Amino acid sequence: MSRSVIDLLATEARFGAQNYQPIGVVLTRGEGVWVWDTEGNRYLDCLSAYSAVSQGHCHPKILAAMVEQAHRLTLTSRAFHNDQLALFYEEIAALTGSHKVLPMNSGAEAVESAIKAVRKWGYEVKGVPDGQAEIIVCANNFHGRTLGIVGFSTDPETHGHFGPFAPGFRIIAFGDATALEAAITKNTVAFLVEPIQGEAGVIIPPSGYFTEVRELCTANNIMLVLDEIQTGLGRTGKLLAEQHEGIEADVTLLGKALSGGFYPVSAVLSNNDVLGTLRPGQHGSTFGGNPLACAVARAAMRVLVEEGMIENAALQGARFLDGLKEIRANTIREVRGRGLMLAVELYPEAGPARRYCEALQGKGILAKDTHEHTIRIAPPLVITSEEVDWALERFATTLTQDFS
Ligand code: IF1
Repeated sequence: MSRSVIDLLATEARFGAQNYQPIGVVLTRGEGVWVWDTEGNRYLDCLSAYSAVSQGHCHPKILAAMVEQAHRLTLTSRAFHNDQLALFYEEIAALTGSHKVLPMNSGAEAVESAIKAVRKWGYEVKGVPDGQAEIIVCANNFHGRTLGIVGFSTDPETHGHFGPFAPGFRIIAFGDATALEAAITKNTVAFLVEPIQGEAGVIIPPSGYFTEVRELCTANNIMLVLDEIQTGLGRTGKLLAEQHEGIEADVTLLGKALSGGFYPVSAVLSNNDVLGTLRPGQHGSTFGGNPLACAVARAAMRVLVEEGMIENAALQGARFLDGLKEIRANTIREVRGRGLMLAVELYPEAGPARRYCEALQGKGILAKDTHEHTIRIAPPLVITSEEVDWALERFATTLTQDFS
């Protein structure tokens, strides 16, 4: 007998830290782009767990790989080898054109690991004096919630009252290559940046920005670290968002959809000697590179490619973006997007975006607001044209609704 929704919510409120304010829906099942609540209502998931469920909810082939491996071997620690890690390395390196891989678990762990590795590279290869490495980051960044990462966040909600923070970070405007050039010193070891700023509201930089960034990093012997934890693995209509810019990062970070939402799996990828600076005993993780994570990630990458999800993201993303742009509503300030990473920014006088997300819920769509006035739209990459059109009808009626 399932517990009532009221009872579940009361229990969550009683025991849980209140670090989220979820929309009032209690989900119990997911399949493809659809999720169901405990009352049997069906919703089109336009968040995909922040792009971790890009392959669709409960993808049967990833599930089968997980179950098969879970029956055999789940965790050995890296004190011993296992028969999945080498295969994971080979397949993720081939897929992304990388030379070295560091397997971790959460996205934040991949970011923290990359920060450690580029600093170590700075001291031991570039010759930066010990303890003086500088990393340049962008305003309105989002790279995770660990203390090291929130220390260079510009969002008071993200860093407020969590100090003191580690030094060694310079913050510049996103999308401005002149600002990057001005921030470079002889101690700069890396530029850490999202190809498209997700949490900031799907902020796409001016065309040509990353070409200039790539040239500046190369000219100054600085590692370009692209955080593709949200933009990567097909979300923007290409395997990696960097491909829209025609550049290659020195270090690429993946997470979220690397497991299709089944398990925390992340990775630091580098196509040079950055990861070569890590020696035995200098970095690690209990679960990093475990056989279950590797088996799940291998299946998640396989279905992403074999089922044409990346190409579908480009096709359906263009359809979704065009459809959103056709909506005539005086509430809409701007529609932005690349592939199936989309956002509708509302005018402040239209009221909080959360109100529109609650109205969308009533029409069978789950979407998330960000920074008060923007609705993010990121359905699983398996969405069909019919489902995009179904969603667009509901976005149109909701965005033209007068809530005042
Ligand atoms: C929350 C945001 C999204 C990320 C990028 C690293 C990480 C994330 C570009 C860290 C994680 C998640 C975290 C989650 C909500 C969600 C989020 F709203 F917080 F900012 F997606 F935009 N780099 N993003 O987007 O990965 O450690 O979480 O595995 O913290 O509320 P993680």
